[in-house]
Amino acid sequence: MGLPATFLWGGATSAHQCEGGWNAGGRGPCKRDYMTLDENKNRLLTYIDDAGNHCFMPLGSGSQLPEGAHYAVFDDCLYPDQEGVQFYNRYKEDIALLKEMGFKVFRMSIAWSRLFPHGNETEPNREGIAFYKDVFTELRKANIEPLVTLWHDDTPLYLDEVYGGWQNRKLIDFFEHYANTCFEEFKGLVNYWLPFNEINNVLMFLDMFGQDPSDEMFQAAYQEMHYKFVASARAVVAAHRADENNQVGCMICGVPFYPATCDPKDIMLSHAMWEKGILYSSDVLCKGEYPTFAKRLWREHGVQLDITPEDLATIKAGSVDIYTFSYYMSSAVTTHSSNDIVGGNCTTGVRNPYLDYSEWSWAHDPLGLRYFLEKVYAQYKLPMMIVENGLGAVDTVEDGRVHDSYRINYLRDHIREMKQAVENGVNLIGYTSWGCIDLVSAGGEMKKRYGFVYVDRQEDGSGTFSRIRKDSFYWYKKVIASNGEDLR
Ligand code: P53
Repeated sequence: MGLPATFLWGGATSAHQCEGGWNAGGRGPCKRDYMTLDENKNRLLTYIDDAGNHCFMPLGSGSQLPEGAHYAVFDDCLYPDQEGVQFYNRYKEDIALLKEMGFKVFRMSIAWSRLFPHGNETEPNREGIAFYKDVFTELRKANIEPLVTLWHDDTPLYLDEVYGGWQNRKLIDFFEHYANTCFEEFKGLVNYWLPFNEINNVLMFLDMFGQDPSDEMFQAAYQEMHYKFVASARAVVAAHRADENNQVGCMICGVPFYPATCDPKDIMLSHAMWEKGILYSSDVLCKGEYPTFAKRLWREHGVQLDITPEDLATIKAGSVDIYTFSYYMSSAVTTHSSNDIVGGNCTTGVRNPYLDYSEWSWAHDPLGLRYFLEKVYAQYKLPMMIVENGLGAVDTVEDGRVHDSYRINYLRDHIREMKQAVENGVNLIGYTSWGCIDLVSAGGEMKKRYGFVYVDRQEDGSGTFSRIRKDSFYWYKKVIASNGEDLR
C-alpha cells in the first residue's frame, strides 16, 4: 500500500534552540537566554541580586527571581541559546539544504518575544514580523510547507517576571493576541499551526523525573495546563476564522507506557500513566472536554482549579484538527522496587531489558512508535503527524564527513514501524524528524546532535557555524524521493 503521495516529509526545529540573534531585531528576552550549564550539565539561570552578587538558580517553570534581583549575562559563562546555530542569519542557506533533501514540510517555531518583546504589547515589532515573513516566503519558494509552533518553551521573560507566567490567567489573552497576529500577518504563507509544544510535559514530567513532587507542584502544573488548554482552544477558533485552510494540531510528547511485569498492579500503573501523561491532555485538545478520570486526578493531589463555564465552552469550541506528537522512546513502569532506574536527562521508569539505550539513556524502541500511533488513532480518529523523532548522539567529523550510520539505523527502524501503522489503517499525514539541522539540545548541550546537517558549533562555544552534510543527509534525500520505499 505504501504512504500517500501527499505525505509530508521533513524536519523540525524550535526558535530558541536554533535561531540565535537573541537580542537582535528588537527581540525581547526569555528565560532560556540566561541559561548556562555547570560542570555537571545542570541548567542554571544567571542573575545579579540586590546586593550586586553574581548568582545562579536552576531553570524550571517555577523559577522566580528574588526581590530586587535581575537576570544578567556573566562574561565567564556560556549561553548556548543566545547564539543557537545562527538560523537567524543563515536561514537562506539552511532552507537551500532542506530543499536539496527534498523536504515537503519544515517545522519551526516563532519566538513570541520577537513579535512582542514583552509579550503583552498591542502592536507587534515589525522587524520580527518581517523576519518570519522572509523565512516563510523562502520556504514557499522552495516548495516547503511551513508547520509553525507558536510556543516552544519560550514565554517572554517580562510575562514570567511581572505576571508569574502561566500561573496567571491573563496569559491567555496575551497569547490569543499573539496567535491572532500570526494568523493575520502570515495568512497565505502558513496553514499548519501548533499552539503549544508538548503541552502534556508539565504534568507527565513531574511523575517521570520529579523527586517526590509536592501537591503544590501538581496544583501549579494542572493550573498552567488548564490555561494553556484554553489558550490553545482560542487559537484554534481564531485560526479557523482567519483562514479556512488553516489546520491546527495539538502537540503531545508521546511516551507509551509499558508495565514492567505482568502483575495487574503494574498493568494498572501503566494505564494510569497513559491517562495522566497522555490522554488527559489529548482528550481536552481533541475531544474538547476533560476526561471522566480528570476529577480523580485532581483529587489525588487536592487540586483546586480556577476553571470557569466559559473556559469549558471555549475548550469545546476549539478542538484541534490533527493529532501531532513527538516520539523518542517508551517507558516501563512498575510498582515493584527496582534499583535499575534509567538515568539520563529525562526518563525515569525502569530499564527495559528488551531494549537498547542511547548515550543519554533514551530507549531505542521503534515498535513503541507503532504502538502509540495505533492506540491513539483508535482513540481519536484524527489525522496524525509525527512532528519530532530522532536520535541524539555525538558526531565526529572525519575528513570533512560525518558517518552517522547509528542515526540512519534509528530513523530507518522508526520509519518502518510508522509504515506498518499506516498499513494498519492509521491516517498519518507527515513525519518531521527532530533537529534536522544540528541545534542546541533542550538540556543545553551542543554535543547531543540530531541533524542531517552538521553545524560546526562546539560544547565550549568555539566553531564557525559552518554546515556539513552528514551521511544521513544523502540517505534521507533518497527516503523522501522514494516516498519511504527506499530505506537502504
Ligand atoms: P533533547 C524530553 C523527552 C521528550 C521530549 O530533546 C523532550 C524532552 C526534553 O528534553 O523535548 C522535545 O534536546 C522538545 C525539543 C527537544 C527534543 O525533544 O533533550 O520538544 O525541544 O530538543 C529532544 O535531546
